[in-house]
Amino acid sequence: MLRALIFDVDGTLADTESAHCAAFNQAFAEFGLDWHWDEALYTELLNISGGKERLLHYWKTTRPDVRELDAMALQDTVARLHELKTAAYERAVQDGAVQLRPGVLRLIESAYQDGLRLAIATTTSPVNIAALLRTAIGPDWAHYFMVIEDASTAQRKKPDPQVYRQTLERLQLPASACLAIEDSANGLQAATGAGLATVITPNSFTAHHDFSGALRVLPTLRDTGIADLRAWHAQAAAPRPGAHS
Ligand code: XBP
Ligand code: MG
Repeated sequence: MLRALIFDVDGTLADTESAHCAAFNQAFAEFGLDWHWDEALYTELLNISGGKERLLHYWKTTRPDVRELDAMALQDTVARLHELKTAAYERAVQDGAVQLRPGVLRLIESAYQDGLRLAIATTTSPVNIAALLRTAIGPDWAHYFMVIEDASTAQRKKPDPQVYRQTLERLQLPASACLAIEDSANGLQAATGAGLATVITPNSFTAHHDFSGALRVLPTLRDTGIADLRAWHAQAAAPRPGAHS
C-alpha cells in the first residue's frame, strides 16, 4: 500500500541545473577567477552530487595550482565560492528564473489531499529548496512536506543512499510503502540503494544516464496521477511470477 512520495529537488521538481550552472559562473566572476562552466562541462560535472563536492572535484582535476594550496585553504575557498553561488542562485530563483516542471504541483497537491505523506530527499542546500518552493508554491510551501532531508542533514551525497535512509526513518515507513521520484542516475542509485521503487523523469542534463532498475521512466509528470503511482507501486510490490515468495 503506497503511503508516501519522496521527491528529489533539482531536475525533478524543477529544471534548476541551468540556473545552478549560471550561479556557479557568477560566483567565479565575483571571486575573480577565470573559470567558466559551459553546459557540456556542467553536464559532466553533475556526475558529482553536491555543489561543494563538484567545485572541489573540478579544481583538483583541472587546475594544477591546487597543489600549492593546503587543505584548509582549499576548503575555505570552496566554501566561500559556494556561498557566493548559493546567493546568486537564490536571487535568480526569486527573480523567477525557474518554474516547477509540468504536473509537479498538481501531483503534490493531490497526493496531499489523498492522504499520502510527502517528503523531500535532496543533495542541494536548504536555502535552495526554500527559494524554489516559496517562489513556486508560496510562503506556506513547507506544510506539504512531513520530512525534508538535504545537504545540511545528510553529509554523504547521492548515489550514497544516506539521504533516503534518513528520510524513511523520519517518515517512520518501510521503503516498500513509498515511491521515490528522481531525475538522475545518482538519484536512482541512492533511492534504490535504500530499497525504494523509483520513478524517473529525466531532463536535458540527465537524458543520457543509465536508468536500469527504475520502476518507470517518464518524459514528464504532466499526465501522471496518484492512481497511476498507486498502480505502478502495487505492480512493483506484487510478487514476480515464478519468484519464490
Ligand atoms: C542536485 C545536486 C546539487 C545541485 C546544486 O541535487 O547535486 O548539488 O546541482 O545545488 P538533487 P548545491 O539531489 O536535488 O538532484 O550547490 O546546493 O549542491
Ligand atoms: Mg536531481
